[in-house]
Amino acid sequence: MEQRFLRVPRNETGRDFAVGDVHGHFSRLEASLDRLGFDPGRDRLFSVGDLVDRGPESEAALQWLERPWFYAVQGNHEDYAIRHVRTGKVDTRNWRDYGGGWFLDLPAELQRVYAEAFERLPIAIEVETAEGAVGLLHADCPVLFWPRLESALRDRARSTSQACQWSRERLRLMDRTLVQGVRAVVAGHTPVAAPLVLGNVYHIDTEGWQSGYFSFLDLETLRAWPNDVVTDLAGA
Ligand SMILES: [Mn+2]
Repeated sequence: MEQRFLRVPRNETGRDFAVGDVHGHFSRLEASLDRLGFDPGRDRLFSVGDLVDRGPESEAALQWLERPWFYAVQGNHEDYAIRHVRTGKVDTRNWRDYGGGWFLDLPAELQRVYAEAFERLPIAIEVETAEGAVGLLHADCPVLFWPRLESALRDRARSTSQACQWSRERLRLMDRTLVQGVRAVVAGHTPVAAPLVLGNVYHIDTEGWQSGYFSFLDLETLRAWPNDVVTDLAGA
C-alpha cells in the first residue's frame, strides 16, 4: 500500500514553498521560481497536485517528481490517470475535454509508468515548520481535526481521498471554519484571483497554468508571492 499521508520534517537550511496547480506548464513554473529566487540547494517546493493535463508539458511531471527538493500530493488529474490504468473506468471523453488527451494517446506501457509514479504520491502531506505543522492537499480537507486525516485515509480510504482530491465545498460555501490541530492547510484545485485564506485554509491556485500566475506560499511565514494572501474579500 502506498503512503497516503506523508510527514516531512522541518527544512533547517532553507525555505519551503507551496505552489498551486501546474497543469503541464513546467517552463512557466521554472521561470516563476527564478523570479522568486528559489534555491534548489536549500529550498523545497510542495505542489498541491494537478501536475498534468491541459498544458503542453505534462510529460515532464516524471522528471520533476525525481527532484529531491520537489514534493507533490495527488490531485484529481493524477487520480484520472491512476483510475484509467487500474480500472479502465474513466469517462475518457470528459477527461479529454479537461486536457487528458496527452495521457490517453500514450502507449499503454508508458501510461503504466506514469500511473505508478502518481500512485506513489501521498493524498496529504504534513510539513513541520518553526511555527507548527502545515497540511497540504489538493482540493478540500474532509476532517475538522487534522490529526484524524491520517487514519481516515486508511480506514475510509476511497471517500476520504475523493474529498481531498475533488471537493470544492469550502470555497463554494465560503466556509471559514478552522481546521483544528494544524497551523494551516494549503489547497489548490479551485481557481482564485489572488491567494485567499478561509479560516486557516489557504487557497493558492491562481491559475498560473492559464491566464493567471503561480502563487508561492511560504510555509513558515504564510505569506504569498508575488501577491500576498487576501483574508477579507471585501477588501480585495
Ligand atoms: Mn484539480
